[in-house]
Amino acid sequence: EEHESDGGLALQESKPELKRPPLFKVVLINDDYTPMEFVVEVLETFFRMNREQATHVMLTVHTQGKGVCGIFTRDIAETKAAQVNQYARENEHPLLCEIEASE
Ligand code: TYC
Repeated sequence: EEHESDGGLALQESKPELKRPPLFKVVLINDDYTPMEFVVEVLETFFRMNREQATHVMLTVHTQGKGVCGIFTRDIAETKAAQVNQYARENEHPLLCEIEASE
């Protein structure tokens, strides 16, 4: 409960709607070399998808060129993308994961 006389202006109150953090899509980019099964494993491991969901996203990337793995706050999105890229490099696959602003 607030007891102020300025209607909240001095404290720069914001409506809950204005407090929503910016969101970022984590996207996978298609390439010609990464095995489909590896992409499915990545989606299951880092994005907690089941086999059916992971296969659907993988095929979307394969046919459309890219696809969304999930939408997160900036820190989480950056961490997920870095983890995927590190795991892909460790396994000597060219798979690329990027983030892009969402909204
Ligand atoms: N195009 C790859 C193949 O035919 C499969 C693939 C899917 C690669 C999604 C990357 O993000 C990707 N083996």
